[in-house]
Amino acid sequence: MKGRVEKYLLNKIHKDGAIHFTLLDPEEFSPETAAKTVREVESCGTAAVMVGGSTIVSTPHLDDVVKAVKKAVKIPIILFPNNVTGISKYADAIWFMSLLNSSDPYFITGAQILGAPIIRKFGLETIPLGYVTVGEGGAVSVVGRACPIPYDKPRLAVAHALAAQYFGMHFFYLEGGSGVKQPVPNDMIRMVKSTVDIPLIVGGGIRTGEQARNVVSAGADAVVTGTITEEEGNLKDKIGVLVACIKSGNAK
Ligand code: 1GP
Repeated sequence: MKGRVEKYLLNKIHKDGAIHFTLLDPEEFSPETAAKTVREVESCGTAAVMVGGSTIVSTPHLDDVVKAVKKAVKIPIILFPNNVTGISKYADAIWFMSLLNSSDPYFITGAQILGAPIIRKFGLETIPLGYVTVGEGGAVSVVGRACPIPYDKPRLAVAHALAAQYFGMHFFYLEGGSGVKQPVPNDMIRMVKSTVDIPLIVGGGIRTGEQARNVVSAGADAVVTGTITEEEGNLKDKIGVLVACIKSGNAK
């Protein structure tokens, strides 16, 4: 069954061809700076705000940030948890995600089993997501005990994406890792997109409009950026350009 937020995302992908997510790492923001940031990115056309990070430990701070961003914008707030501490009752939805290339069952089903009753209690919409780290892999691969899929082994990425689809997951995410030097290569995106039917999310190391356009032209349905939102510079310019390039890169 699809919830309100998931239907909104699918409609927007259908309408715009591809969409942009802004990822906020609560460790990097106060509730006030988070609210100001999401107001700016909403005005640039980002489709939704994802809230989560690889190392967050304080759920009260997460709650404060989610509350502040929820109040500041109309677009959905979707949790992107690294653990059960990443669940907040103030969000609209949660990626119910499994790190499929982890070698530790905790990150594949363990945290999810612990988190499920909390999610139920909070009444959060769940969006099932197959999640895989690739390339450099970033901090998430270290924390999640994952062996990232090498960029020159796209068939392995395809196998993980197919498994996600056959498990019934609704989205698949190719994660290059936050702040990495090289985004997920086009070949890997193209091969995954041409094999699976579920929407494909790509993120990690995307900093420029051109990179975002390439990722979308290769087949990504959604592009996630986080680091560029934390850096100096005019956010409206940066995210505005990204969103425009994502729309123009749509090859579907
Ligand atoms: C990390 O893919 C996201 O989960 C975003 O990466 O911080 O490099 O934009 P960046």
